[in-house]
Amino acid sequence: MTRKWNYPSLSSEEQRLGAELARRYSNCTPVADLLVQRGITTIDAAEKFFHPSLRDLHDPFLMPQMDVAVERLNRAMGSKEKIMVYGDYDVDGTTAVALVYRYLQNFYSELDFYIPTRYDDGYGISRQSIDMLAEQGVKLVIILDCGIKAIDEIKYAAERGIDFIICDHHVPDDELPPAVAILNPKLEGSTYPCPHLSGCGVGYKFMQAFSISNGIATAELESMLDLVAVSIAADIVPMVDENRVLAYTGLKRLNSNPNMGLRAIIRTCGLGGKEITISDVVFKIGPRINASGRMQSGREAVELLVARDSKEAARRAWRSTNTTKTARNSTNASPKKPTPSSRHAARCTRPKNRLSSTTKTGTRASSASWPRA
Ligand SMILES: [Mn+2]
Repeated sequence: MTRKWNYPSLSSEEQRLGAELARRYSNCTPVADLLVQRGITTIDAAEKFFHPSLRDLHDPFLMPQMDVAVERLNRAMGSKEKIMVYGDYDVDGTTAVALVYRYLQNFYSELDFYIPTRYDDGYGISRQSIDMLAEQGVKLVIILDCGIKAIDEIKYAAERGIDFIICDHHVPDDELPPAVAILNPKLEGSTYPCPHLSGCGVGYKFMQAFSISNGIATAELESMLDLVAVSIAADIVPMVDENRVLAYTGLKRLNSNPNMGLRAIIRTCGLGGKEITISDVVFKIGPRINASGRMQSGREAVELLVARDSKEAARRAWRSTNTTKTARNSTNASPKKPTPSSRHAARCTRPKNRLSSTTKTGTRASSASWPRA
C-alpha cells in the first residue's frame, strides 16, 4: 500500500535542528523532521523516543505533596487504620482502584475498595458515602480519578475524622479541598515533568513513591502496568513523555502476561492469540470495562480487574460482554452520560448499596501486616 504523508512545513530553526539530527542520528531527513516537529531535537531524546524504558520514568517525589501522601499512608498502615480505596466508575477510575487496592493488598489487610454506583451515588464522593465510610470505621480514603473538586465533601469528611489523599488528574479550581495531600500533576505551581498522566497513572506514581520509601522492589508494581496502559488508552490522555513509556510497557504486558481479569476480557473480545494494539484497548477492551462499571456497578468492574481465579474472571468478563451488547442494542435503555445537574441530583439521593465489610478478593491480604517483618 502506498501512503502519502502530508506534514506542515518546518520553520527555519526546525529545519536547522532536523538537518543536524539527520546528520548525527537518523541519517534520514524526513524522520529527523518528524522528530523535531514532536519537540525531539537531541540524540538523547530521540533514543528515549525509539526505546521507551522504565528507567526514564520520573521520580514520583517530584510531584507536589507526594512525601506527605506517602507519610500519611505509612502512618495509617503502621497504626492499622482502616483504609478505603475509592474511585470513579469509568475505565480510568476502576483501573486506578484495581491497581492501588491490589498492590496494597500485598502488604496490608485493613483495606477495602468502593466505587460509587452511577445511578444511586452519582459521580465522585458524596456526604452519604462519607457517612457510610464513617460507619465502617474508615480513617483514610485514597480517592482516585476524582475528588479534586469535592471541597465541601472532604471538609465534611475531616469533621467526621476521615482523612483524604486525592490522586486526580482533572484541572483543579482555584480553591482546593482540605485533603491531607493532593497528588495532581496539574496542580498550580507543579513542576512535575509530565502533566498528562491518567488518574490510574497518578495512582501508579503514588504506589511507586510508597515502594521507594519502604525499600520495596518495584517489579511487582511494574507487572501491573497493563492496567495503566488500559487507562491511558481509554481516557485518551496524550501518549507522550512518561505516558508513552507507561503505555509501551503496559501494552507489552497486555500482550505477554496480562492479569487474569484483562486476560478474560481479551478472550471474550476475540483477541486471544492476536497482537493487541492501543486501538483494541480503546474500542474493544475499554468498552467492556466501562459497561461493567456504568451499567452494572463499578464494584463489578474492579472485581473483574483484580480477579485471582480464572473461572471467576471468565464469568465476569462474559457478563460485561453481554452488558456491552445490551447497551449497543438498546436505545431507550441506554444510559446517558450524566450531565452536571443529573450528577448533582444523583448525589442528593440516598445510596442503596452498602460498603462491604469484607474483601472478597483479599485472600493474600489476610495474613499481611504493616510494617513488614
Ligand atoms: Mn480520568
